[in-house]
Amino acid sequence: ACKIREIRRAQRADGPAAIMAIGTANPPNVIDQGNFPDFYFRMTSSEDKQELKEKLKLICDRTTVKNRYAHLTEEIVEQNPNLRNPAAPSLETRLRIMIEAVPNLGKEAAAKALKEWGQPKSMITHLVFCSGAGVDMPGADYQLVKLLGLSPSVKRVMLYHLGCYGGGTVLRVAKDLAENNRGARVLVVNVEITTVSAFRAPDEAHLDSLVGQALFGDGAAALVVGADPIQGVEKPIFEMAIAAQTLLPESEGKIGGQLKESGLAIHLHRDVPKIISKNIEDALMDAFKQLGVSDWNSLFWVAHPGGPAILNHVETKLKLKPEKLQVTRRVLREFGNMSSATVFFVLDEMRKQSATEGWATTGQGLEWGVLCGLGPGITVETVVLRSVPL
Ligand code: WCA
Repeated sequence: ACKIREIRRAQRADGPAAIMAIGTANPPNVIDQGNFPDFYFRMTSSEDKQELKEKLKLICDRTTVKNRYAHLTEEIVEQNPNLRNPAAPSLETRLRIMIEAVPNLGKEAAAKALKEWGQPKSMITHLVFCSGAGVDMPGADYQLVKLLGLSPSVKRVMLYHLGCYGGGTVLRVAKDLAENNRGARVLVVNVEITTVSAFRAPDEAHLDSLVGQALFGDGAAALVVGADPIQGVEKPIFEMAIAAQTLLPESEGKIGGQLKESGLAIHLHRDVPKIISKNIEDALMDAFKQLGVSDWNSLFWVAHPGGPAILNHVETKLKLKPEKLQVTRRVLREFGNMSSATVFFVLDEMRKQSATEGWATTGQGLEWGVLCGLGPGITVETVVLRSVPL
């Protein structure tokens, strides 16, 4: 009994898990939000549905999104017309496209993170891969090991179809791996190609699908996470103190997605912003009680920008100063909602902005911050971050 405790103690890291590098990538094809209604109604051969097109114009305008990136192109739809026909099966076509695209976009983001980290890739011990796209066996995690030339002994965790809260989930898993395995270096990769999985023709009966068409963009993010950084060699960007997950009360069925023969059908209930803002403070209090923090303006904020209505409701409810969600809103404007990858674009922008504006820490000069993921369930992931001095 004594021996096993010794082994256990020796396995554990001394310090907290830290994010040591961040890389992001997007497909080259840019969607200009102003042109999107024309593009989308032409692509789906729905020009006769003028009323729906007016509705999409209004929704596009309200999203506050300016640019998004898409793997899906006009050529792909031309070559695969079943993608625009809701009566035709298209799942196999979508899977074929995504099974190739997901690991490749993940590789681009991971290469940037590995370059910033600066250590040999043979030091990567674990891989946590999260994607809503491209189910395959062996999965995108396996493909990425091959593409990057990682060690065959890398221990992989593959998380499929979590949706928009997955940025928080991968951090929670990476934190536990890093803190419980001395010397572990975890490569975390999130890839979302929602334009291919969820592209479908407009339908009066499913206006929430139109909200999804207007809001979602494609992107990938990668991180290197580890504890006890090698002094003078590895540079932590953010440390992780606490990671929590919770299901919101009375939220069942309000956000979801079904993978059908006609592709991914995303459901977003109109009450989503209200339900989130009603319950967000309880989730925060739960995560921050150990630190005794209850002034939400004393934190730096890395929130998943589900949509502007969610941000507005949360801002009002928590009485946040407008600058608190400014980085989150900028990422929404420039990239759209990239599901689980989005929070890492916000995190990357947060440390870059903090450096260029001369703040004292990676978190806008503040010590403590919160990373908030939310999505299907409704599930909320809350990660308490500690910035580092710049
Ligand atoms: C609506 C709706 C609605 C407004 N339904 N019509 C899930 C599954 C997966 O597989 C992968 C991922 C996910 C989910 C990931 C997530 O990020 S979760 C969070 C998702 N985001 C939202 O739920 C969107 C939150 N909503 C908003 O940000 C805004 O409501 C919106 C940008 C959509 C509209 O802006 P607004 O509320 O300021 O403007 P309006 O004028 O109130 O709404 C414009 C029109 O859109 C209205 O139409 P109408 O005819 O009543 O004037 C709204 O009713 C309609 N609309 N939300 C169906 N959920």
